[in-house]
Amino acid sequence: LLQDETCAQRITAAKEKLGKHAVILAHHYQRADVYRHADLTGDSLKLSYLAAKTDADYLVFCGVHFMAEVADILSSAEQIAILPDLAAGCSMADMANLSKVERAWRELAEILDPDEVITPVTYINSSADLKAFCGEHGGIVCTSSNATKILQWSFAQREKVLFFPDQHLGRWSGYKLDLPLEQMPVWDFDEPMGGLTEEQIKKAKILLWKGHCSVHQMFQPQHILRFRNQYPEGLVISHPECSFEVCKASDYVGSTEFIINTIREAKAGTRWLVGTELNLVGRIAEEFKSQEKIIQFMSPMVCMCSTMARIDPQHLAWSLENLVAGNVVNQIKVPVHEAKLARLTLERMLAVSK
Ligand code: CIZ
Ligand code: SF4
Repeated sequence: LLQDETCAQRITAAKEKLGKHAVILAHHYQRADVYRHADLTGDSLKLSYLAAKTDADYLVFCGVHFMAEVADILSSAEQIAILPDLAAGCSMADMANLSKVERAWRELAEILDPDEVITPVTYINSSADLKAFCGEHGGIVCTSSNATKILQWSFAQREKVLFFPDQHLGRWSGYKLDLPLEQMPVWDFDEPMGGLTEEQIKKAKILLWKGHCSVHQMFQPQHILRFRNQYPEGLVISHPECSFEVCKASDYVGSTEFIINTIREAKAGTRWLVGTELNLVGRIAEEFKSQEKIIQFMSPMVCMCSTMARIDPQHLAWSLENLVAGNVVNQIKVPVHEAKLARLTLERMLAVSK
């Protein structure tokens, strides 16, 4: 505990010395002992807007790798994005890589002209080279806050969508647009032609990449059932990265921003079961206590984004103190050509989701 306090003091002291030169951004899933030092907080969409607007020299990103890449892409060439621990990746983002997506595109080209027929849509939880791929092929980026809107835009361009990396967000968003499940088959990237028949592909509206979030897959419909039996008046809210069964059994489904706002605006005294990352749920449970809202975590297991939790106070202190000493450590720099195409898709998204 003593060590924690020393670390917090080191962070505060370094921040003071850096003044306006550095800004600390933290995602909702960030652990409390890091989150408390943030200047800007939000989901990845909100943080994208904020990163594009700030004029600090250093954007110290307490999140995961793809978020720091987005900050680098949307900020100016002179600004520097820093990820305090380079091991903070996103397991979902790692489930789609450029060579597999390019292979899917080539395979699809055997039966149709993908650049005529398919809009590639990548969830923001993906590497910069995939965003660049979408830029090159008339596609777009989405977040969990704007996925249905982005799908509508995509269908206005071309008749089909290839959605990666998260099958659950893609399926739920398609379902909200009234697409039948048969028209949203899973593209299994380990199989030739995604493991699909030509007929399935021709009929498909959304080809769902076989990716998922290891944190959100832990939530189960029986957690909801148990809660409803115990608290029939209780309300259930889940993130669209949860399985389709969990989403269907929930009263509300939406992004972290949506979850926070929905509970904030709810009546005092309401009870909530929340299916998203533990740090966020713990934080809002504390925050809304004063409104007499009872907030419960959906799973009996600890569902935490363990990679984001790698950004700890020690790494934050270390990266800030290095900046004070004039050393840039752990810079995230997207190659220029890739950044240009990725920026195009991100700006397309920001314009569509306004
Ligand atoms: O978009 C984000 O920031 C993520 C990863 C989740 C959410 O719903 O905010
Ligand atoms: Fe990635 Fe899941 Fe962590 Fe979100 S919670 S950053 S999808 S691993």
